[in-house]
Amino acid sequence: MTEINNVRKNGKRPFEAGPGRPRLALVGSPNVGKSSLFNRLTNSYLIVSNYPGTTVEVSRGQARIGEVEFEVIDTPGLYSLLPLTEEERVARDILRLERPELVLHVIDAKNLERMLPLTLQLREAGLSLVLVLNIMDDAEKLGLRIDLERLERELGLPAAATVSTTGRGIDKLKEIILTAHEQRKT
Ligand SMILES: Nc1nc2c(ncn2[C@@H]2O[C@H](COP(=O)(O)OP(=O)(O)OP(=O)(O)O)[C@@H](O)[C@H]2O)c(=O)[nH]1
Ligand SMILES: [Mg+2]
Repeated sequence: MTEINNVRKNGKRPFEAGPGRPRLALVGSPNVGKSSLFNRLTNSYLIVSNYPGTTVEVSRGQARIGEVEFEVIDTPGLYSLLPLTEEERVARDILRLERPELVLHVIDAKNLERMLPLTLQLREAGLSLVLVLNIMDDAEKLGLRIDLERLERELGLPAAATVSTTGRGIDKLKEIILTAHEQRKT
């Protein structure tokens, strides 16, 4: 936890977003397609660095959605907000210390039920959330049908269905991100 202490001592956060550049963090379990989604959302400008005080690499890039330039952060895989590994601690610290304006909880649509407890934890933590049901192609191949509107209603969160390897659903996800950003400003 030294990195947190250092951060508090000099009163600075590890990275400052540019003025007027809201942060968007991608979080979720390992192997759900966060990095593929990151690549879909961001342009070619990318910074990969070790999170301060750790050997964990974090990628940051920019995404222009509508007229808004977002800073996008690809966090390491996380199973719960009670971290066991260094990777999980980094993901949790990014959420706690960098206070992203919007958190995209990326889940594997094949394993919806197993992944929703983390959605609830993130919601409990007071984060502004969008649920991204990724890997929809495989879920459909397995015959799974997901009622997105009902899920949105029951969770009280916006949700998008995506296939980050082909780009399916990304435009709709961008619309949801922009709407959430606009609503936050008003
Ligand atoms: N079929 C399918 N495969 C996907 C999709 N999105 C990602 N993948 C594949 O899933 C694997 C993991 O993708 P990553 O983007 O590395 O996942 P990640 O969440 O960043 O993984 P960690 O960084 O280890 O937590 C890769 O082989 C991707 O090609 C999708 O929508 N459909
Ligand atoms: Mg990744």
